[in-house]
Amino acid sequence: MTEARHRSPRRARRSLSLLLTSALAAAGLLVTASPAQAESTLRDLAAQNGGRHFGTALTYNPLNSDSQYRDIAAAQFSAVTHENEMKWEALEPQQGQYNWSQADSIINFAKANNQIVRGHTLVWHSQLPSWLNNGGYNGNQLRSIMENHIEVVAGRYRGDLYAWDVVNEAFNEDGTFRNSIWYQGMGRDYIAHAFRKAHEVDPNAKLYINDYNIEGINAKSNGLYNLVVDLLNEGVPIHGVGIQSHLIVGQVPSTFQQNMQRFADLGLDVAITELDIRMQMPADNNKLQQQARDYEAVVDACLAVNRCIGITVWGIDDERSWVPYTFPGEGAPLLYDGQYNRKPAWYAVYEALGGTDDPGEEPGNPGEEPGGPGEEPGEPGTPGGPCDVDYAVVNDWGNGMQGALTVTNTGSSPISNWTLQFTLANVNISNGWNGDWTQNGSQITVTAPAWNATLNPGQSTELGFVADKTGSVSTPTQFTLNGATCS
Ligand code: 9MR
Repeated sequence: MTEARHRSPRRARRSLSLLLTSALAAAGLLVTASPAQAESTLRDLAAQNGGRHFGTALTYNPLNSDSQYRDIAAAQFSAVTHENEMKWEALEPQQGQYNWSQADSIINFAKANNQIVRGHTLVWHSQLPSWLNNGGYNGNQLRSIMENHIEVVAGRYRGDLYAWDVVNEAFNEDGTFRNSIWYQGMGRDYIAHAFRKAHEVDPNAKLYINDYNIEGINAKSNGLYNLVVDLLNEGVPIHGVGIQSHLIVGQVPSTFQQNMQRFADLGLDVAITELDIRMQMPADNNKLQQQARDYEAVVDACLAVNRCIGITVWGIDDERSWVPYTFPGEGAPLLYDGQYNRKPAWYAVYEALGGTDDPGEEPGNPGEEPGGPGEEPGEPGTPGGPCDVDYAVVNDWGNGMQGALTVTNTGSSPISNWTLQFTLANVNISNGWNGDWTQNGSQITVTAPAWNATLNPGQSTELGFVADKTGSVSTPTQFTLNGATCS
């Protein structure tokens, strides 16, 4: 029978301990803690792994307008990167006129929540103000503009940041230098100038070079590696390599760990700075499970490298990610869906970091079940119904079929930890998605996956299955949701 949740060996062990816990509790032998007390957070777990951080990119909005976003940001993450607010065009849209308020606001949030901050970014070809892009400056002028920028910005935030992405995205895919205005003006020396200046201004910050598509060993990461070796030989103050990690589901490079290790072996820190793992939309269960395994692989790779000091994901939830805007048709790259439900990838990260208790849903999210962990089948949910179920045969090939169900909460309160039951004779379900499917003769039960545990009023969820069949299969006449009959 199909398991819709990501269930790694680690997860299977966790379920066993949960079963034992439940049995002890049922026998009155255990005083159970509330889920809020029992649950570890991603930030706590990362810290327990050699003091690593688990961070996120934050944006001013929704940080200042959405309390759920803010709560998750504070609870789960120990490091923060400004998604856009520290970029040059944001800080100095007109020459000499600085806007600090949004950048400051995120730093203040981080301080209030005991989070470290990564400065992103000082010298980049992108998101430059137009006065700079179109200024027609020569090499000497560009050097003085760049050094002045570092002096002003890194000077202002001296002591507030643990690290700076001093130079961002300096390479082409083939390992040659990107022909940015900086390279055009100063050649490859702009990199050394930027690091020396940043070190002079903020001597305690760790100074990083940061890039994408350098996760595995390839032409681009080789180019970066050669540069870093040269910079170290020249005595340039460079302390780390930021590996952005904008990845695609099913394509985590097999040499990720080995690649981080070779930079670590140079005496540098490495950090995974912008992790997300996108997929072709629409998302389905297979893709979400693969994504969970991919996140797990990235966490495992970092934990295997002593100098991999932390992981930052590039945003909290799928709806606010940059991905769909940049890659039309792709999306769902993060750990939470657009309603702040934890996805299979979230649980995979949790377990890869060593989480052993059952975390359930995000505290405060409507998906949270007040009485206990929110994800295991058979636990009490909120009362069922009113509900509506649409059933359709998507495909019928004689000895097999594919069915689809749309389950809608037609009531006015959320239905948590839903369990759908119906009768379907003459079938043997081989695969089901978007729920945990079990079959007992003709009785079919689908329980909610943790990432989709709650149906809010008016909300629907799409379920699907594939079955072998014998003879004709009639349309089910009755569906129940948490025991209540649906229309
Ligand atoms: O996530 C950022 C997005 O909101 C901006 O529109 C975009 C503009 O270039 O930058 C995104 O962040 C990038 C980061 O600063 C550097 N690495 C790649 C990130 C994704 O594009």
